[in-house]
Amino acid sequence: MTKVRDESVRGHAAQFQDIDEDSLQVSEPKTHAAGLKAVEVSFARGMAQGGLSRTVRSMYRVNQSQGVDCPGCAWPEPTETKRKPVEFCENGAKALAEESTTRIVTPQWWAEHPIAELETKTEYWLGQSGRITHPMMIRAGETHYRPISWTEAFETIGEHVRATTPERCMFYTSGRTANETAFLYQLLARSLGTNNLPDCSNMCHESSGTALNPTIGIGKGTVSLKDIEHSELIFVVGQNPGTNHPRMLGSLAEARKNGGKVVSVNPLPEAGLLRFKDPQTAKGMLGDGERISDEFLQIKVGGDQALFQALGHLLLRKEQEHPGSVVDREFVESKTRGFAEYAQVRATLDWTEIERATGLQREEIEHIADLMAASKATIFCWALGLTQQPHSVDTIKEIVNLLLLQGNFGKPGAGACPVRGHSNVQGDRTFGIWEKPTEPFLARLDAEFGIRSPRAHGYDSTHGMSAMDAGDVDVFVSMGGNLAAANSDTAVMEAGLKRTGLTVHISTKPNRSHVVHGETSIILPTLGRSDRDDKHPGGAQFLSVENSMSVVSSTRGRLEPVSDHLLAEPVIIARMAQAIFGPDHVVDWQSMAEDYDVIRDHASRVVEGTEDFNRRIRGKLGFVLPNPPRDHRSFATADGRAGFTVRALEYLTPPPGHLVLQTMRSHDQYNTTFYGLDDRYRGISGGRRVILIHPEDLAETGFEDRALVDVISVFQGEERRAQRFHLVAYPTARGCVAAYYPEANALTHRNLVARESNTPGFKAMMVRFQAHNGIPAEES
Ligand SMILES: Nc1nc2c(c(=O)[nH]1)N[C@H]1C(S)=C(S)[C@@H](COP(=O)(O)OP(=O)(O)OC[C@H]3O[C@@H](n4cnc5c(=O)[nH]c(N)nc54)[C@H](O)[C@@H]3O)O[C@H]1N2
Ligand SMILES: Nc1nc2c(c(=O)[nH]1)N[C@H]1C(S)=C(S)[C@@H](COP(=O)(O)OP(=O)(O)OC[C@H]3O[C@@H](n4cnc5c(=O)[nH]c(N)nc54)[C@H](O)[C@@H]3O)O[C@H]1N2
Ligand SMILES: [Mo]
Repeated sequence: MTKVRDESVRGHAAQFQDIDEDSLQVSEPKTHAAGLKAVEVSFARGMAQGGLSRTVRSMYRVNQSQGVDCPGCAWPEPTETKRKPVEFCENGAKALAEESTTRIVTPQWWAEHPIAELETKTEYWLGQSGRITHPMMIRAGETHYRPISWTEAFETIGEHVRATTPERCMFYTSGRTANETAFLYQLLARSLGTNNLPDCSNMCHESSGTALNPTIGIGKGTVSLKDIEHSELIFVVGQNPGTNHPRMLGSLAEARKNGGKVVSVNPLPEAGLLRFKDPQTAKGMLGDGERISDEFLQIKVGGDQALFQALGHLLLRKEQEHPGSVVDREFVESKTRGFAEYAQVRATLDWTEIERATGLQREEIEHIADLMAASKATIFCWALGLTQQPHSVDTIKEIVNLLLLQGNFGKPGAGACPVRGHSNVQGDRTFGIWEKPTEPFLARLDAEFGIRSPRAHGYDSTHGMSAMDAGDVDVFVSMGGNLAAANSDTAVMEAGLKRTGLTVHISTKPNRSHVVHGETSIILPTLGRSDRDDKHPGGAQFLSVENSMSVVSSTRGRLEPVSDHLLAEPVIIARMAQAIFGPDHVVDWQSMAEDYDVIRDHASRVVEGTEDFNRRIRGKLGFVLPNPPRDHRSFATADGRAGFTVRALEYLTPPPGHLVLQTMRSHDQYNTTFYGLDDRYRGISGGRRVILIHPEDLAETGFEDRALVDVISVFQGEERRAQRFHLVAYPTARGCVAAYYPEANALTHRNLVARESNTPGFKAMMVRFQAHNGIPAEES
């Protein structure tokens, strides 16, 4: 018998009931992104969250030098001369409106809502309740969170940490965390004696870093914004920039204006990949807008590796026919290893299998190979469509092969561009948030502070979840984020949180992770990016972030905090450390909490490339971190060469009667935070529990459009079930269905991960459907 793990930990299935069932509306998907509607929506949301003046004030400073870095995404800001007075984007504005809301969650709010009730509330309802104003605590047996003083909160944390061993403590980070905060946080974990530092990157772009580090010697992208704007050919693979990186559309439009071509690869015809109406220009708002993609390849989910192998094969064939016309021989010989084997393996290709894996026609792929052969400067951009499948790391290594063939590193308009998610997820890693730190980093950290960091690797987010589920974690601290909803295997994750002795959440707003809490749970309310941080002896402080292109810049909030009881994140960490280590600790936490320059001074001696941090961060645009492939075509691998790699073809093959499920974001959410229920570009509104399915696949299932079904996923003989989804006919690739994250996370088995990177297989689930039995989840 197969083991079934139902999502209905108490309350979970009921969670989404109130927002769906009857209100779902479906209309034709849009064929362009942004435009006037985008401006309208963002101002309406700003008004709803607390009046126009706060929104406008924060928006006006967004992404300006000396302003606040947008908490929306990690796409870089244009250079000073090109910045518009308002670096506008609808979803950036929504992110700011959410944070600068004047709705508040006070002790009275918690008194009115027992945990038993909060467990049945939607993530949407929780988030829309507002900003948390006071530190709160709940202990086993209690029914409500109750207010506590900061001192009591820190003392309780100190007691719990001292009562256990370091390897039973875990420190999670979400990627909004600033550089200085991240540096302090990892210092706390390592001073204690653990590398248990999972972060959201584990669930996000970990596969990219894992593929890039050994092949090109750096786990980051190698292009600048200028490269994008002057590239001849840009691939946008597995990415929905119209929603998730809207300002990227401006850069792509600019590239096309300069004569570049854009090729999009996606199972969904995302509006932002088709046309764009620039809301920053009057011209852009009218008319049909600009075309974004010159070519659109509607690939099957998980088929990208096959596409890249075929492109490599075709480029090599062209080179054979016209030697010297395609392959950059000099680059390949002087800078790389493994070419001969690659060329030999790629010399043959099984086209039947390529077509089966990709769902594309041979001619389509040949046409793209022609474009590549003609391009002297090619960039590959990608995001989560490539990182969340079992074979993700290998797929990304095939991108590296293609870039290496034509010498597309360290020259203008060329390179690798993994487009990061959270606005500072890249900086967090640079500043030490990693469960697998390098020895040089630890050695410098130890020398700087006189501590002895542990060398054993710690938990990532997946291993951390299993450790919690097994009862191996006593203290879980969460710097932002919402692991209960964001991680895979919801039932296991939630059970793990409940089994943990103490859970601590440093948060701005209530979320699911506060509700499915440990035996004791503490919520520490903190300042957001846009809030003023001025309660320091030396006056107002600022922080810094690193964008997707390795530019470090400052961020400074200006808004009046919604409560006098909020503390800044660095202050919270320092006080937590003082409570854990006592007053005589070797690290001077107090001076770092008082003056963030002191943190930066320390970091400048530990984090490579941040020398003279305090001076350089005060420059108008910050500074750029060293990037050997981009800066001087050099590769910091073991032998100093970039590596071609080979492998047998892999793609996703669902068992009979199953389809491949990918999960994605709607246009109206930020990860587990929902702004609203309007996925405008895809034409889905009023509900989120939907499965987008190709009309012919729908016909084969025997269900009608809009049928209410339960979804069953299978993995290694185990099943997961999630209830009450509407099937919606949609122009997705054949055999590939799509649902929203986080509703579908209950279906992702925790062992379904990308090899090597351990990133959950959020875009690789095998599912089938059953008529919903009509019995409410709690009773079934
Ligand atoms: N407004 C807003 N902005 C955000 C976020 C947000 O939630 N809201 N989240 C932020 C974060 S943390 C991140 S990581 C990024 C995420 O940015 P994206 O990676 O754009 O996020 P997803 O919504 O997961 O979209 C994945 C895209 O990949 C496609 N796809 C799925 N499977 C495959 C495949 O096998 N092959 C190919 N070629 N394509 C595939 C999907 O159809 C979809 O278009 O955005 C960041 N920015
Ligand atoms: N099925 C599926 N699952 C996924 C994904 C997917 O594509 N599909 N994507 C994965 C990805 S890419 C990511 S990055 C993760 C995201 O995982 P997380 O980063 O853990 O989740 P978020 O929803 O971004 O976190 C939102 C919470 O952060 C808190 N917060 C917001 N701003 C601040 C702040 O300034 N300071 C502090 N301290 N707290 C703040 C708020 O309380 C809010 O509720 O989810 C992953 N999960
Ligand atoms: Mo992410």
